[in-house]
Amino acid sequence: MSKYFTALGIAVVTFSSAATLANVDGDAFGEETHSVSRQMMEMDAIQSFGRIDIDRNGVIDMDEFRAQAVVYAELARLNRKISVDTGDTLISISAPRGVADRVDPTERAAIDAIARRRFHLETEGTGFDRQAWAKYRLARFEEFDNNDDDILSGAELAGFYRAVSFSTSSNI
Ligand SMILES: [Ca+2]
Ligand SMILES: [Ca+2]
Repeated sequence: MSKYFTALGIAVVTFSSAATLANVDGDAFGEETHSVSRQMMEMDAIQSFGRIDIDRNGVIDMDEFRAQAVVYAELARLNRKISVDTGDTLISISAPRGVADRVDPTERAAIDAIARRRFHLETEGTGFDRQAWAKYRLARFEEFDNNDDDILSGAELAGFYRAVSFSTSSNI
């Protein structure tokens, strides 16, 4: 079994703990928010690093990066929510219209191909350390912050959601 599938398997178990908790506690994703600040996204990047760096060697390698791309997309669709972990509190963004319920096998292959390409473009194959990961996540935030006010809201937040769940062609 390749390291990617191992990473994917562990990532699914790790990420889906929120989905499992949601059956017991409706607040497992955190209170719904309609705006996310740059600072919240930076905190979330810091918090998420440990979950994505599955072998805990301090670097998100290609297999871990591919696994998180697929798992985030799957969960964003299945749960209809994305949690943002600010360290102190958990808040959630709800799915905008047009986000499918599932990732089909063809899409999964496309997400994987995009993730591989992006990994090489962003890191030249060396991987993300904590600092590089936060920088990457903030760059993605800025991509959708069209009015540059350091807050994602309305259509910006919907665009961000569609990108994370790979529900838009702009990822390709
Ligand atoms: Ca690692
Ligand atoms: Ca904005």
